[in-house]
Amino acid sequence: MTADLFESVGDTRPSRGVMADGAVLLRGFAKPFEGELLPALRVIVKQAPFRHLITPGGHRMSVAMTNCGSAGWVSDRTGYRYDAIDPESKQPWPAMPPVLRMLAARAADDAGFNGFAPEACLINRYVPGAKLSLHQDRDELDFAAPIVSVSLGLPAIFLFGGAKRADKTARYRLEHGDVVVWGGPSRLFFHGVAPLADGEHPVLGRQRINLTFRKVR
Ligand code: MD3
Ligand code: FE
Repeated sequence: MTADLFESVGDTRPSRGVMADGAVLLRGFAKPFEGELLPALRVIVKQAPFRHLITPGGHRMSVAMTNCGSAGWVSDRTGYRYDAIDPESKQPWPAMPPVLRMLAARAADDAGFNGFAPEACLINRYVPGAKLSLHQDRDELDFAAPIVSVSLGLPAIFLFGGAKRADKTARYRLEHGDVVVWGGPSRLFFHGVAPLADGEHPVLGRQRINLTFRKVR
């Protein structure tokens, strides 16, 4: 089994690993970008603050979300979709800063997906207790493009299943700076995030921020 390779084991953490067919874990890949990344995120969040979206079923999500890029993921009573306009401000989402675009493209490239050009970056904010139920990401038109995820702040337990909802889930601890490229078959695997454990991150405090870069059209 490979799962134990990815558990937090102090300084023996591998810098790279394959979590499933097409899913490549790049431990700490975002760390060198941190100094530019965090200020860029602060600017985005001022323009498009985090908000708790409502699911089509009428539930308020515990994860707060915002976006940058030429499209953003939104949910309301009518369904899920990508929209060029922030429904709160009625303005376009903030542009994707070059540092974010570059981080995503370099990670994808490292995992063998050359020329990754995401239109959307969904920004998720977890406070202790917030979770994301098991789901698939199917609102994009192009499943050949990978999704690149960047974890920042408090560590999370990521739940990773298979192509079917009932498939067994493995647990991976994703920490500050970890990047995962989800391509190939893994692109459509079920996944979620366990309720965030309380803690204090030296840079981000009592929260976890996750970025997902997506090609949506
Ligand atoms: C595997 N976000 O935004 S990131 C999401 O930590 C989402 O906020 C989680 O699931 C988070 O949709 C997980 C890791 C991730 C993101 C997208 C995937 C894993 C994925 C898409 C397909 C397969
Ligand atoms: Fe997802």
